[in-house]
Amino acid sequence: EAFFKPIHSAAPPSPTKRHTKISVIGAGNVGMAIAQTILTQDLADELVLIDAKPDKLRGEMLDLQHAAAFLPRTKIHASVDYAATVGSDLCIVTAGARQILDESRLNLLQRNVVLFKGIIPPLARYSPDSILMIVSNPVDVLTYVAWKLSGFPSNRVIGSGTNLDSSRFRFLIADHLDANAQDVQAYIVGEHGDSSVALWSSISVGGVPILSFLEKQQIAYEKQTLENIHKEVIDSAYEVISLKGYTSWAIGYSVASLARDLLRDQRKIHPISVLARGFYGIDGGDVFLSLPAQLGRGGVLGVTNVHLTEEEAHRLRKSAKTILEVQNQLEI
Ligand code: 6V0
Repeated sequence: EAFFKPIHSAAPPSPTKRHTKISVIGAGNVGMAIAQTILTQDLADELVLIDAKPDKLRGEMLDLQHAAAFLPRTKIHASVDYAATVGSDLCIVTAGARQILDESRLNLLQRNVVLFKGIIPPLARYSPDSILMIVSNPVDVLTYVAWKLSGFPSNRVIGSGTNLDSSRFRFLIADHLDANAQDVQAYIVGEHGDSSVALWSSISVGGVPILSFLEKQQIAYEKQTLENIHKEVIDSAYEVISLKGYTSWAIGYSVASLARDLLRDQRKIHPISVLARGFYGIDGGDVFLSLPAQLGRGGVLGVTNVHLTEEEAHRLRKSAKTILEVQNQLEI
């Protein structure tokens, strides 16, 4: 006998209620932080974890499933087989090779390209309408690689990019002013990493543009403080990694916020890695780097037309050139 006696008059499920499925590839520190944030924020009906190590994968799945009594209901699966990802709305790729002692960044990248050849084509085949979000580093080049390997239109291939750098920036500005980071509007664009570009001219706190405020008050030294804050952002990933071995919580929240705004069609603007050719005078090839982009259910809806100073635009194009130089050395 069935545990629940059916109520025959119950209405069938509403056809307008969508079932949301998210797959996370790579159940390491970053993948699991993303998975747990997705669960606590009730972003998916179904969550699939994929990794190459079956024991670790099953352990992580069970550990999350055991929290079911405290969480919104989400069906959690885990598999080494990509068939489990079928029909995903969003595929988040965090799988990556670990850097070997004395290995060059280019060599590490080439090894990740080999991994991506085994990851991206099956994801694209099982979920041809999904949005692909790349988190593995170097994120900008790997987003380009994923775009090439998937054959998807560029609006459905996104790199988490400088969304994280920007939230670090907002935190540090807020901390400096003793304000709430959510009131700070500040973007870091360009490459996720050393050549990232802070858009000083568009920083505002509670709607007040910071630079012109400081200039009016002639607080020249404060500009130096802001430069130092950007330097601190660049150094912060290295600092966290040197202290705890990896970064996880902030990237988990950062990616979950992208997932929410994409899947719930929030039309919010995030600095994320997009195909940037043609924007802000970027030319010379197909390059992915972060620009403030509007996100919705279809993926990237557009790129915001922020006013850049000549220096900012110059730095952005330099960032694009740095990425293209690496890209041109790759075998895909
Ligand atoms: P990790 O803890 O080593 O996890 C990587 C996981 O990938 C492991 O569980 C591996 O078993 C798995 N894996 C390896 N190869 C495959 C494969 N072929 N198929 C499936 N799974 C595989 O690393 P961690 O989680 O700390 O970092 C993951 C990646 O995210 C790295 O490339 C980081 O550099 C990158 N990050 C990117 C950030 C960003 O802002 N874009 C931020 C933080 C980390």
